[in-house]
Amino acid sequence: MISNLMLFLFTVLFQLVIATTDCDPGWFGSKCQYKCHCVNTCDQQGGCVDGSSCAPGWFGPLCQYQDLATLNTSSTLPPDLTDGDSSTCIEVQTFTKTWDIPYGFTWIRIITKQKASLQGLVLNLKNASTDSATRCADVTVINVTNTIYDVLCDTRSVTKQVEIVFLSQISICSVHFSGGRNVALKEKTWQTNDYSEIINGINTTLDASRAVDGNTNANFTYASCTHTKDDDKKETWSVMFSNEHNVNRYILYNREPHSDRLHKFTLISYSQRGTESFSYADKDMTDKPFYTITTGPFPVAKVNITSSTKILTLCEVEIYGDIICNEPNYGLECTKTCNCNDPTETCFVATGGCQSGCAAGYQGVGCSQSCDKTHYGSNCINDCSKNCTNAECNSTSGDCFSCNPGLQGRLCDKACNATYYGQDCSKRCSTNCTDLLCNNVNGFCISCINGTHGDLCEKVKL
Ligand SMILES: [Ca+2]
Ligand SMILES: [Ca+2]
Repeated sequence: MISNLMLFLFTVLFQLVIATTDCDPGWFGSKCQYKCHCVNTCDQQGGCVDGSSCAPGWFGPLCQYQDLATLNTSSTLPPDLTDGDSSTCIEVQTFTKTWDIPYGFTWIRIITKQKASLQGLVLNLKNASTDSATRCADVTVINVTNTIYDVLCDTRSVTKQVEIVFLSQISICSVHFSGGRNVALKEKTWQTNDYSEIINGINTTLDASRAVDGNTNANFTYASCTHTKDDDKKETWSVMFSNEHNVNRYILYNREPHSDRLHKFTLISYSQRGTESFSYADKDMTDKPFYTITTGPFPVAKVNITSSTKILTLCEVEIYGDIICNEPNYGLECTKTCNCNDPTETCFVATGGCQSGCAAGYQGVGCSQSCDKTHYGSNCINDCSKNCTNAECNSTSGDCFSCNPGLQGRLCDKACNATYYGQDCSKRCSTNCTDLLCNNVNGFCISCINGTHGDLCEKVKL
């Protein structure tokens, strides 16, 4: 008996261990592949514990998007726009953001003080090579909530300056420029061969995965750098994505010392079809702690980095962009379904937001929240008819579930047919009513047949 109980308890405990994936602190996700960027810790789903906000430099869904508002900047925006505080705002009609190096620009998040219309805003992008500003021809504005707006520009070029012009003065509280999310973390990697060494008393194989472990430390003794064998030929390191991604930035973290070994490396990206989508050949012979390579966003499924020397060491490779979903899906792994009012619209991959608004019956971030019982339609902006019982209706069509007494029809906007009354017009007038006619709400007879009286002609005259 006792042994059976022990076995039962052991089985329950075992199943609990299987059911919950315990990630190392600072990581989350089904494969613990996402790094936490909350001010406090993350829960297992990546939400910030205790409602804390994203750490400085990060924003967007699960704080996974790097914010370029304060990165590599030669012009600073007004502090109220970058302080991460949605209660400090300024009145502006236009502002400009300039970077020291160009970026493959994709989207901006703008947080306003109150509900506003951002439709008609203009984005002028200054091209890195020509220095001339070009108006973004394909701007999409998505209302995430009443005060959060995502502004997308479909461009393949790199940009050193973005100017935003609103139709009129507007109170803006925060601006985030998306640098994408690091899509290389914990992805599948490969290198020509692995060098091993005893580090801190432990025989350590410096395999390819150490360049996507989330640790950029250049110190070789932290065992977070890759290292190939010294065997007289060029060496290659690769990362292979489980999905194709639109990539616009690569950051290679070098080791120290021996950082000269990365001189004149080459980087080649391939699409899912195996065609070359981007290539870069380094020509610089100065030692650098890290290399930043920016491009317009291009589809990438695999990246090769090849050394010009006999040893290839990479302490980290960060690759920024976002996933490409083949279906009308969105989310970190394309597992969430778009829910747009226009069924032909593919929602924004980062948030699920739709330019056409949410499908009837839905509202909120990612159009994933159902309407409450008294609202219906796209973004739940319509009130159910007051003629519906408790003013409750179908969230898609607005049809009442039932009607207040005396009314009938889908929207309860028609009086009962003659001789009927009550809720949903479901009751017949009394047979003692003259011509079977009664008040459509309470059923009181208009008049009584001979010999009867009372509201419902229910009493017989003696
Ligand atoms: Ca602010
Ligand atoms: Ca590393």
